[in-house]
Amino acid sequence: MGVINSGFGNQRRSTDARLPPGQTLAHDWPVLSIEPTPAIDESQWSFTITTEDKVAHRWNWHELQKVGVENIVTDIHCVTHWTKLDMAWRGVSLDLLFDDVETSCDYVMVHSSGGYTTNLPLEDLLDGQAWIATEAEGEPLTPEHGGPARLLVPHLYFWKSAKWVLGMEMLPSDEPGFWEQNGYHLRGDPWREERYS
Ligand SMILES: Nc1nc2c(c(=O)[nH]1)N[C@H]1C(S)=C(S)[C@@H](COP(=O)(O)O)O[C@H]1N2
Ligand SMILES: [Mo]
Repeated sequence: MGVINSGFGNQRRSTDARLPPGQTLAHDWPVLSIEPTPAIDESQWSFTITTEDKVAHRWNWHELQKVGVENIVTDIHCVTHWTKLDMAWRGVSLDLLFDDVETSCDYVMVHSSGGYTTNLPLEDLLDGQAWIATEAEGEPLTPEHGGPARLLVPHLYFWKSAKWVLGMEMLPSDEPGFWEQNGYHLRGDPWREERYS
């Protein structure tokens, strides 16, 4: 029964249970970028959702804060096998940003400064699953982690969480973004180990 070790055992099991298949625990926070880190001033930054009718919904930094920033505690999973537990983030829910967006498209292409793209089904961005994040671990997002603002979609592999995010484009069908064109899975659910297509 292991009475003495049961507390330790339970803790180990719960940590293990939070690791998707093939993942190991990271204690630091690696930086993974394919492009050089851009210098983006908050005063120059804005986020735009563009619909199929070319209607642009745009928020500058100040307007984004007014939409409503919330605290998020979540695990993140990189396809290169590291998982980081209980990260503290702050950001604006995509639910709030999509409130006034009229679209009949089910897919989204995310665009970053510098040309990085990634695709998602709209339903993966709604219902409290995705944010435009502006802070992590109690500090404004550093430039190398995507500051001033990045997408945060923690239930999918972290390549979906585009750093230096500038906008989203509504698409009628699913089209591959940068990594998805290079062999990564179209959706990327870590619990189903959807690494490659
Ligand atoms: N613009 C941009 N966003 C990106 C990437 C990138 O190279 N460029 N890498 C992705 C990948 S593969 C991961 S794991 C995370 C890494 O975020 P981090 O560097 O803050 O850990 O960002 C994702 N978003
Ligand atoms: Mo990654």
